[in-house]
Amino acid sequence: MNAVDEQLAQRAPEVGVEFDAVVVGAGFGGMYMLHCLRQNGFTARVYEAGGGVGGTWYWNRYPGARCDVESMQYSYSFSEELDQEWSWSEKYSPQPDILEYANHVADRFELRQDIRFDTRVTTATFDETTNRWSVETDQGDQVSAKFCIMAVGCLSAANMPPFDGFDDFEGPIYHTGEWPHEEVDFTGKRVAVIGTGSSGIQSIPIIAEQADAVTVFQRTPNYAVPAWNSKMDPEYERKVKADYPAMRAKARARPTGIFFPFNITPALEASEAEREAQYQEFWDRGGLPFLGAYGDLLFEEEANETAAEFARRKIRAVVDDPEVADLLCPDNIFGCKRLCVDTGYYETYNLPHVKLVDVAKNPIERITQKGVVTGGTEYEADIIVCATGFAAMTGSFDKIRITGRDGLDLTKKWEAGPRTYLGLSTVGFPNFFMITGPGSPSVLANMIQSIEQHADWMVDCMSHMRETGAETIEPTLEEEDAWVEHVNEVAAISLRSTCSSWYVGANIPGRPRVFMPYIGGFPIYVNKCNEVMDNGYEGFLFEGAKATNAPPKVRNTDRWHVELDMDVLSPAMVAEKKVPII
Ligand code: N01
Repeated sequence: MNAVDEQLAQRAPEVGVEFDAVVVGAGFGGMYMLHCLRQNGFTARVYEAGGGVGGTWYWNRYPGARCDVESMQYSYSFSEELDQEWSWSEKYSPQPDILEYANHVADRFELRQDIRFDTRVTTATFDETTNRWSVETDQGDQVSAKFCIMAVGCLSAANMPPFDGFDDFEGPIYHTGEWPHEEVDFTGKRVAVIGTGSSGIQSIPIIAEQADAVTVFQRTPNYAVPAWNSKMDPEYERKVKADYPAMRAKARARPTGIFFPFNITPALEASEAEREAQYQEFWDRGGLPFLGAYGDLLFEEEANETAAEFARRKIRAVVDDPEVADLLCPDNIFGCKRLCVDTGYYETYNLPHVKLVDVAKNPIERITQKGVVTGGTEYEADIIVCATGFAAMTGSFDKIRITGRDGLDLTKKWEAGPRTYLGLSTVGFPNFFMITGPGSPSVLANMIQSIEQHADWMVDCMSHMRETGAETIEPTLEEEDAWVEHVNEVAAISLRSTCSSWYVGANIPGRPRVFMPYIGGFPIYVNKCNEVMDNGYEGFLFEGAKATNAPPKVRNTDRWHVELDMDVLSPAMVAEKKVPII
């Protein structure tokens, strides 16, 4: 029996215990939700499938894993003391540092006592006779709670492509999103990497530093902008910490909830020479903010092509072999799939032991004992790394049998794409909340800010229900339909809705094609949530003897009053709902 099993064996399953809330997941969402619940006098149990806190940053331990949002902004904002006491070592933190931060938060706020690790929730069922959720886990727990809160993350359900022969392969097979805890040593090995999204682009250069041979199987090339990562500049850190709330406020007013230089003028109004200089300046800053070089890059195809061509020229300038460079040059919309942020990715293809195999026309046929077969050729390998992404946004919900009113199954309800009101709740599932659920800004905004705003809103709503004696809350079908329509409307305005990305579920065959996150902008979304609350939870129905639609008295949400920063938008852009989201 290993240590984890021993610990589990010692933990007796909880049966018949009642909580105010069960929270699924102890990533950044579940951790802050738990903190809020406790601060507001609610009892809670958090279940976490992993052996520790951190969610995404617990699972994604692959070499090179790093955040693509600046560390000073990718952190909790709820505690000024936490802001002041924590120091990030790099501009863009590597995974171990972010996990260390998550652990620090768990210790500092004494969260662990209410979390059950190594425990996967299997079913959550709404009981209409008691108006409570019954929750079961794979460790035998059977508990009930008034509220069921999903903090399952947007990119947590790993996508393992259904290749024949995985079991035949003689060596280890790893998925980047389920990376082992012990160090994987690539020294002297031949490594096959499948997938060239962010995870592939971050890991390939590091794997290539160690391995004897690396074969990369690429189905679609991606655009990547250099991170130009560096050690944290102490002067920058000091300046931010001198007035952290001001930096947070500036960031929240931005469509992405992240502050960085942004130019709203249209690319096509500039001369070619001006554009070149502008792109170079933004390239030199690096990372996702490159998309802020012009305001219309994600709305006008012709404008986008000017950025795309600039990026292709950068690839050709780095990669020595013109045929390899051609293969690496995407021909689709720049930034349509999530833009990647790299460190030495293209340079890696100049190394003699790194080979790029195009599987666009000849898909991978099967895995054999010795390697990967495509186009009738077997590429031998000792290790296979699948950097093949996730069943995004809804995949983690599908892993749990969630049953609402009248036996309604959530996966069934979302068969044609997720339907939510504000990404917070969904009709037929009373007292069921989702942190950064589909239909909310989530992956298109600063995740941690989105998480905090959602948890604050939820706990205010729960306090209101406690105060008024409300038994249940559930959105109206009319408002849910209107929100889904709005989510689709703003998505259609952006070029982002046009390509086959995980944003639309197109990375996995058979999934419905629906743009899942809300692309209308973080401040616009936050204000809508506030308005709904101020209007007495407009669009929601309460049930219970004294239930009433009125604004809440407890208002953690007050810290989320934001104005859209008009420095990054013109009135015309707002009128046309062209809110640039990087
Ligand atoms: O996953 P992806 P990811 N045969 O879906 C390929 C976040 N993240 O883990 O494009 C061959 O982007 C697939 O090909 P195609 C970030 O939001 C952030 O890299 O579907 N190939 C693609 O190349 C990111 O966007 C960071 O044609 C197959 C790749 O696998 C998101 O997570 C770091 C295949 C999957 O790319 C997901 O990134 C890492 C098949 N059958 C991740 N199936 C940060 O920097 C799939 N592919 C914070």
